[in-house]
Amino acid sequence: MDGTPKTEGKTMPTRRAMLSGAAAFATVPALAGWAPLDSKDPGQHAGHGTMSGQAAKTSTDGSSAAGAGSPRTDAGHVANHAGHAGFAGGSVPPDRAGIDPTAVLHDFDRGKTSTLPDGRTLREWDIVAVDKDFEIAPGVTFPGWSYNGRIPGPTLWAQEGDALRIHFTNAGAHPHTIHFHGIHRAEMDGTPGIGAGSIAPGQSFTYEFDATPFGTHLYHCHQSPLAPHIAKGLYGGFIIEPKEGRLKADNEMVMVMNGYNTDGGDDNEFYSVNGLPFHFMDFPVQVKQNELVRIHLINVLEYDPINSFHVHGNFFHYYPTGTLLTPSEFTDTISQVQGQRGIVELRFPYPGKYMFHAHKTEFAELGWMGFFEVSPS
Ligand SMILES: [Cu+2]
Repeated sequence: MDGTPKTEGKTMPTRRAMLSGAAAFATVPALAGWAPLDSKDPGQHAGHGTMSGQAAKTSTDGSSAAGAGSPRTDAGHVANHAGHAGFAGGSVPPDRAGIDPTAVLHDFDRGKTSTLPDGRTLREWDIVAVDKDFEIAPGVTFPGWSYNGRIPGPTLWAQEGDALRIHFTNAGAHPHTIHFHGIHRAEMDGTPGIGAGSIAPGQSFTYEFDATPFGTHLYHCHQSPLAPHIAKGLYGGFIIEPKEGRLKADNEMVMVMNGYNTDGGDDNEFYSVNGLPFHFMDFPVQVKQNELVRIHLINVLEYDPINSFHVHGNFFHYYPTGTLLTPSEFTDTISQVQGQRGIVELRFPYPGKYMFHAHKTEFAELGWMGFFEVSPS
């Protein structure tokens, strides 16, 4: 899947063509194994169109692939279902995908800790860049570049003022770096040509700096060409808690908004939060009524200029970058550009299922949507 798939005599269709109706049928064969509409039973694709999240599960394992190359003329009909057209099989089971967005939610990696002579806490992590395939949608293998074999990479957690050491080894086939957002010396910036710069395949380097300022940050590869080096999967959350702490959340989680460019073009064919399109439609985020939910929300989306987060049936407090202890906004929708992040805090007053998704409909229809499932307290 690396590079542009070939479809005899056809121009490689774009994501936008996929979403716009009849053109979807030129698209599908190009993504090997990616099942389009089942021409025999288009009704079953209403699932994500109506946002029930259920109907999509009714067809599995490419059983609808027979229709992939069939010419269709019923463009209007197709357009009604185009959004979720590719997901005849719903989301990929996490063990098959190699990505488990639910596990990522609460997986804060505090590193290996020890105490320095000056009494400060030293946190150390080992991070290895590895090339690894992930099945991000039924039958769609994405040749990822990853930190520690996961997309997104581990969420690193530190306390403000800690000394940090990140032992980086590049076991991939391309040069990579780790560029951390935060305040540090130039030679620790993970930028090619400065300090250790690019870390060649087989080489290692230790990034060393202090945890400041507090907030919700991120790290990512900074090798050129930058967009693919990020979008192939080399990114993760980097959370620095304030020394004085925050109000204790009952349910604290990380959501990394990303996308996948599977055809080598200039846009994404899939979108997700925590790495797997539609995952949280099939596995809703579990929360309890009235508990304080804190979401570290991070946007690493490449190829599209902006991403957004919207929640149904509720409003939230938003702390941009998490660098202040008072929220700047009380809203139900926020937008983030590349590298932007912040803290979302909310309580659900009523039990039930509530959608969350990119308010950009196109992104939602291509995977960036899910549910909170609120159980009575
Ligand atoms: Cu890289």
